[in-house]
Order: sequence, then C-alpha cells, then structure tokens
Amino acid sequence: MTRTTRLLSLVAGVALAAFAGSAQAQIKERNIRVSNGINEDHPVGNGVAKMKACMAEKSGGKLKLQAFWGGALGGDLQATQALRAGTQEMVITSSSPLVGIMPELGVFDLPFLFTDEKEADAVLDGAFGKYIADKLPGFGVVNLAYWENGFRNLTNSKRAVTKAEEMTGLKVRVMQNNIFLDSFKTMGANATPMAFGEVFAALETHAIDGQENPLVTIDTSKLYEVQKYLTLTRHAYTPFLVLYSKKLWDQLSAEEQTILGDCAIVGRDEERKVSRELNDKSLANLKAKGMQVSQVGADELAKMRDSTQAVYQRHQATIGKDTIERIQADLAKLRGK
Ligand code: TK8
Repeated sequence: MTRTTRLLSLVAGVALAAFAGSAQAQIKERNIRVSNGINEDHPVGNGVAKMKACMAEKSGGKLKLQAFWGGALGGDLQATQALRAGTQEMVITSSSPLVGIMPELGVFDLPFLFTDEKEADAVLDGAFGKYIADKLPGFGVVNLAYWENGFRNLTNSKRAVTKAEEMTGLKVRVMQNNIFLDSFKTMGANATPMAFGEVFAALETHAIDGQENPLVTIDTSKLYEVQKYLTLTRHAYTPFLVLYSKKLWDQLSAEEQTILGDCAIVGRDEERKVSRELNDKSLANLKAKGMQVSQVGADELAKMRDSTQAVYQRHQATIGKDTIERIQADLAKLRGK
C-alpha cells in the first residue's frame, strides 16, 4: 500500500464507522407487539422466532418483538382495527376477515384460485402481491410480507364427505367473508360466518357441525378433539398478511422500517418452509388422533370447482373486475397459457 491508498482507506473506514453509528442512532428501544389467532406451535411461531432474532441482530437488541398467541389480543379483525387506530403495532392475520375493510382482498377467497404453493408464492411475492400491498396503507395498515396459512380443507362431526352433495345441510363455519359464505352455500352447506376464536367452542357444543382450515391449523388448534371427519378439498388458499399499524409505522425511522421489512421476509421463508414440512405430519397426526380422512375424486372436485365458478361472477363488482383479471392473467402466464 502506498501512503495515499493507506490514507484513503483510513478515511473510508472512519466514514463507514460514522455512518453505522448514525444508523444505530436512528434505532430506538421499542417493544413491538404482534398478535395471532393461532397457537405458538403453529408454523407462524417458527416464523415469528426467526423474525425476532433477525430484528435483535440488526438493531443491536433494540427492536423487540413480543408475540401474543391464541387470540389473546382479540381476533384477526379486532386486532386489525387496533392497528388502524394505532393502539397495537402488528398482527399476523388471514386476509379473509378483512374484506369488509378492503374489498379487493376478497380476490384471495375465490374458490380454487391457486393450484399449488408454487403458484401462490409467485403471485404473492410478485407484482400482484405488490399491487394489493400498495393499496393497504390507504386503509391504515402496511403489509410487510405474505406468510402461509395454507390450502383449506373441510372438517365436520356428522359424516364422511366425499362429494358436494354430502355437504348438504351441514352447518359449516366460514370466516367472516361473503365470498366464503357464497362458496359454501353454493356447494350446499348451511354456511355461517364466525370469528376463529369462537370456533372450537361452537364445534364442541354442536352449535355448528363443521369448519374449514389448513391441516396445520386443524392440528395445532386441536380441532381433532371436536371433529371426526376430514375431507381433503383444498378449496382455497388464503394468505396471512403481516400487518403493521400505518400510524405507528410513520413514527419509525427509515432504518427501523428497513429492518422490519427485511426481517418479515426472513420470517416468511422460515414460516413457509415449516408450514410445508408440517402439512404431511399434521395429516398423519390427525389420523392418529382418530380423524377419518376422505379424498375427493377428480370428478367430484371438478364438479365443486365448476359449481363455484358462479361465485367469481357474483363478487366481481365488489372485488373489482380489474383486480380479478389481473390475478387471472398472472396465473395464466404462470401456467404457460
Ligand atoms: C387465526 C385465523 C385462522 C383462519 C380462520 O387468527 O379464521 O379460519 O384460518 O388461522 O387467521
């Protein structure tokens, strides 16, 4: 090294240290509360643990994430309203109960929209996911990432269901969402909307016969204790939104926002990985716990899919024609059509 290069590298080093110092100064001690309706042993627990560690590392221990499980801070909708009011920082919520707040979110409730996780990832992490996320601040929340809830399946306590006809008359809880309500009514069920936190008790007291959720939720929320029959319908894939209060977000420094955004992605990758690994294990566990599992044949599944196509039409005006066409165009591209 010549004297000048040595001097230059010294100057650069000092500048870098000063920059890092000022970035640290932009990070305050914060306790960020995040709530969920599911239990900690759900893959969201793995995602939150990773996100938490990432935040601690990048903030020198200043940004703390405090998680509340099992609906301890209220259900999805209630917690989201707290975010909008600026009284809670974060929630990991299903998109479905939020359609009353932002109708375009209903696009994810359309029956049989995605065929597999790969499609869902590509759409959610791509331009369409951004298109939806860009609209959310207008409703008082910022979406940091899409995590996995998973493909949903039907359970009930009355009978094995292998075709749509066998759903007739079953009293099935759906999320608070008109599209789900319509899909299940169209398939013949007696659908009723309800918050997730009330589902277990409603099943236990036989106020309702059934519900629908991904396998990992049926497993980790112990719904097998109150449900005998499981039908692998995979009728919808609705994502989890990782939301931050817009009011409180605006009080964060750019550095803090970057850390949260980056760490939500780190959490997402872990959560999706665990969710997919756990899916098969959950199915085995549900069988071991005594649930009777039914497959739906390809013909019957096609019938269900066809009958629910009318749901797309009926909710087009509410969700927005442009929004539906956008996602369908992206899916067609992914499918090589
Ligand atoms: C948990 C919910 C749940 C969802 C539902 O808060 O309501 O059925 O699938 O996982 O978000």
